[in-house]
Amino acid sequence: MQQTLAILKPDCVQNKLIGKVISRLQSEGFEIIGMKMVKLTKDTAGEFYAVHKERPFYAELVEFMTESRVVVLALEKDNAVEELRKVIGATDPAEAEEGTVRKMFAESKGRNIIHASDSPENARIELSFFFSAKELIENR
Ligand code: IDP
Ligand code: MG
Repeated sequence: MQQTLAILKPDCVQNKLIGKVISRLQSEGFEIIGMKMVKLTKDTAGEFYAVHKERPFYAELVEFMTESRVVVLALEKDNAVEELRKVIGATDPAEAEEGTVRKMFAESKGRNIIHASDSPENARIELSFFFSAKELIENR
C-alpha cells in the first residue's frame, strides 16, 4: 500500500463539489486515511508550493489557494501516487482526458479542483505537511 496527498482546492469547495470528488476517489478504490478542512494562510500556501516560487503563476496560485477553505485528504491504495495522478488528469482541464476529475469539474489551468502529490517522495513530504505520524496510523 502507498499513501498520497490530495487537496480539494477552493474552487472545489466553493462549487460544492466536495462530495462528488470524494465519492469518485472512493469508487476508484482510494481509502481515506486522513481528512481535514483547513483555511490556508498566504504563508502556508506559499510554503506548500515553494517549489513553484520562481514560476510566473506563483502569486496567482497562492492567492487562489487562500480564497476559501480546502479539504486535505490522505489517501491509501496500491500505487496511490500514480493512480491518483491518472484519476485527476492533466493540470489544464482542456488537455485532461475525458472522465478525469479535472476534465469533468475544472474551469482552467489555475482553478483545477484538486492537487495530488507527483512522486512517492513528495507524497511523504506533503503528507507530513498536513498530518502528524500519529494521525495516519494504519487501522488494521
Ligand atoms: P499539478 O497540480 O498538475 O501538479 P503543477 O505544474 O505542479 O501542476 O502546478 C501546480 C498548480 O499551479 C496547478 O495545479 C495549478 O493550480 C497552478 N498552475 C500551474 N500552471 C499554471 C498556469 O500556467 N497558470 C495558472 N496556474 C497554474
Ligand atoms: Mg504539481
